Amino acid sequence: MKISRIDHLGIAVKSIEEVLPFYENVLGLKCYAIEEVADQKVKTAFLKCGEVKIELLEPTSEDSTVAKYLEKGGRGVHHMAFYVEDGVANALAECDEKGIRLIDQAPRPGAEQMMISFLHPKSTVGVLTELCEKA
Ligand code: CMX
Repeated sequence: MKISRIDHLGIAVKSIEEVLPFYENVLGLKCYAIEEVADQKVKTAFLKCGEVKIELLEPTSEDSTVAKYLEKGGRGVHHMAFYVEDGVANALAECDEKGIRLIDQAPRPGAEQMMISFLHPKSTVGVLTELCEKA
């Protein structure tokens, strides 16, 4: 697969509203989009930091994977997303062939008109890994 960059870092938060002042007023970053991703049961807020984006993730339902993560004491960086130039489906096939545990068998819609897929942290050295491409 051809990865060109880190697209974004996902940060799990209980409330976007509560943490935005830190990112905007202290770090001086600007939130340019807030979007709900129904499929993933999260509300997202995006800030740009150079080429890389920060995605704040707030669960919209108790059975959201992010709610579960926070409930278990997880904080801060939740996942890292890589932009795949030659297609997420292609990258998934390659990961599968190399014995990596796939969470998604096929790309699904994410925020910012991206197609996304996750690889399980148990086979990615502990970091929940997202692969993404523009839809
Ligand atoms: N990063 C690293 N490890 C994680 C993790 C994370 N974000 N979330 C869970 N884990 C670990 C757990 O600590 C656990 O480890 P141990 O067995 O050593 O305790 C292991 O993974 C399995 O955890 P689990 O609680 O049994 O599994 P969950 O039901 O919590 O599911 C996961 C974990 C990764 C499969 C699930 O969160 C998932 O499917 N994630 C992909 C989708 C997603 O995260 N969507 C939200 C973002 C959407 C967006 O960006 O738009």
